[in-house]
Amino acid sequence: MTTRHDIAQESAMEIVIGTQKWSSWSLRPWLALKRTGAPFKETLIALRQVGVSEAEISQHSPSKLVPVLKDGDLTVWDSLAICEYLAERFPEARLWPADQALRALARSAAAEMHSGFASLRGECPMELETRKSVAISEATQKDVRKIVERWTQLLKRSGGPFLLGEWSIADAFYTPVATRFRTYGIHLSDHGDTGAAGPMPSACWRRRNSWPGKPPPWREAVSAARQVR
Ligand SMILES: N[C@@H](CCC(=O)N[C@@H](CS)C(=O)NCC(=O)O)C(=O)O
Repeated sequence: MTTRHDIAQESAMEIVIGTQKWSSWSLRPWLALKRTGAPFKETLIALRQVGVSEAEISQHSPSKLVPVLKDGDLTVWDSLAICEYLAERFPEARLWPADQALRALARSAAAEMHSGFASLRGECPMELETRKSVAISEATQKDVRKIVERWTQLLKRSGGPFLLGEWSIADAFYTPVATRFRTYGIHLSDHGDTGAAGPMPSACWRRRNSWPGKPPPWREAVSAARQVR
C-alpha cells in the first residue's frame, strides 16, 4: 500500500518564499530546510507589489501569506509550523536540541519570537541591503533589551556556540533579528549586553558549503548573525 509518507518521499519538497531581502518569516524555515540537507525547489514571490503578490501567494497558500512548504500533496503554512514539520520529518537533522530541557527552552524562545517583539518588527523591518541609523522608540528599546536578556540566558545555560548549543530552530528564528540590528545600527552594548555570555548571538549556521547553487541574498543574513554587537 502506498502511504502518504511514501508519496511525499517521491518528489522534492517545494518552499514558497517572499523576496529574500524583506521576508524574515520566509528566511526562518528556509534555513531549517537547508539544514536538513534535503533537496528542495524554491519558488520566489515578489512582495510589495500591489495586487500581484496577493494573487500569486493565494495560488500556493491557504493563509495568503508566505512561507509555505509543499511536500507531496501536503501543504504546510506558517513559519513555525513548517519548522516543526521539518523537525519531525528529518529527526536526524536535530532541528530541535536532543536534550529535553534545552528543547523546551528552544521552543520557548522560538515561540516568543513568533508571537512577540511587535514593536521591533514594526519599526525595524528586515531590509537586508539597507543600512540606516534610526532613533528607536522606548517600546523597541524594551524589545531589544529583552532579546539581549534572552540570548544571554540561553547562551549561559547551553554554553553556546549557538543559542541552545548546537544550531537549532531557535537560531533560525533569531537570525532575521540579528540582521535588523545591523541594518539599523543597533548596538547591543547600549542595551544590556556586557559580553559575559560570549559571542552573541551565534544565531546562524556556520557549516561550510551551506550555500550550494546561486548565492542567495540570505548569505548576508547569516553573516550578520555572526557579527552583531
Ligand atoms: N505568521 C506567519 C507570518 C507570515 C507573513 O506575514 N508573511 C508575509 C511576508 S514576510 C507575507 O506573506 N505578506 C504578504 C504580502 O506581503 O503580500 C508566519 O510565521 O509564517
